[in-house]
Amino acid sequence: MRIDVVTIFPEYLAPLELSLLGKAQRDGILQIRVHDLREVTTDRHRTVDDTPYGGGAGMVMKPEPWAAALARVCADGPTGQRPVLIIPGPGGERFTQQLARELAQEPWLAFACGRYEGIDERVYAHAADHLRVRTISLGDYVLNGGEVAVLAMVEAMGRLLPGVVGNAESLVEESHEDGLLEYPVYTKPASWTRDGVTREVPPVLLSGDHGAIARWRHAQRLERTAARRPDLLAPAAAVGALADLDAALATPADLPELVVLTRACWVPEAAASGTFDFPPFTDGVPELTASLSEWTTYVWRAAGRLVASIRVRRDPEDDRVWQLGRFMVAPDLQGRGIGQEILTFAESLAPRDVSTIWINTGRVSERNIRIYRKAGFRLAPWDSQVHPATVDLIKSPRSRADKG
Ligand code: 6GU
Repeated sequence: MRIDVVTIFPEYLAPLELSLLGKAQRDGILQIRVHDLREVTTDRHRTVDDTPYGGGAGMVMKPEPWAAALARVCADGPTGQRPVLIIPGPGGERFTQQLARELAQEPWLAFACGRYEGIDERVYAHAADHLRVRTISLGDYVLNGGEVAVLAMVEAMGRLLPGVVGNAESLVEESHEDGLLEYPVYTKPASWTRDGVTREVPPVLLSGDHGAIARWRHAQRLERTAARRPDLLAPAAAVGALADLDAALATPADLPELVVLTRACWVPEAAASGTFDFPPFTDGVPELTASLSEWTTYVWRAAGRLVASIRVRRDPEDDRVWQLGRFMVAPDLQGRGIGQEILTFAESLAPRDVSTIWINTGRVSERNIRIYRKAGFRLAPWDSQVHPATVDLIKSPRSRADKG
């Protein structure tokens, strides 16, 4: 595999000469070339940056040196071949073991290390005219430039190249290769004392029973993953409460998913009432789009998936009434208390001058009525104006005297 790195700090990449990657280079498995971006500048000061149009902090990397440097890198390769260009940055797609495996298949990668506030956006468009371009981030934090990210990415990919890591098994057994964290490891002595405390190696590891050791190690991996990285297990298992979800005001981009979730959540109502002819089933994206200006709609996501929603507004006919509507939690996440938290949240949005909180549900929707009763609602002593097959439930706003 060939790797080109363009940077204004070539010295930053020196560690690539060390250890396994250094050996891989000497063995001819990996060819890494590091280029100084300033070499392609033509002015006396070797300028690579300038102030941002539109104002703002810091400096932006100029387009021309980048275009020249990338052209030079490409011209220096086998005829007809082009590298995949990777631009590291906190705004990119997430670098994962899966992406490392994918990129390790490429014969040629080029990295463009940005510094300062970033690279002129036109460089991305220009590069995409000639190359496959990926913008890749290590995670949700900010580094000063792409160099450290290149070290991390090249190491993660380089060790996947055949012949770089001696023992092929040690690749397979690794954390993240199969989606679980690694089991704990121990070496001699079996009994170790320090600061007056003696710590033993788990006896199963000394038992010589390979089946028992494999089972213990697998159980340790599951336990660790659940404790430290529950997001790696089934996403639904990671959702315990509303605090695990990301709340947001609904936007038009949410509406196709909201249509799907609404249908799924209203199936029990349809089954109980014997009809699909009511708005949660008949509303499509156009109706929900219109509703965005009549209601304030919230959505909650877990691992990117839209899993809950509610909408709220003042009753247009009676502004002392706070209406809650289209209250839903994805069927597989019901029964975890998420709904009660959403109701509390929606009530807390009621303006101070509101005298009644109102919600409506199917007359035969026993589960919903039970949930609303638990949240302090009672059946209203009137026939619902929404539809004869529905009931209104009401409650007084929570006392705010104690809310400071
Ligand atoms: Cl790839 N670059 C920079 N500058 N900051 C980062 C990053 C990359 N990944 C996380 N933070």
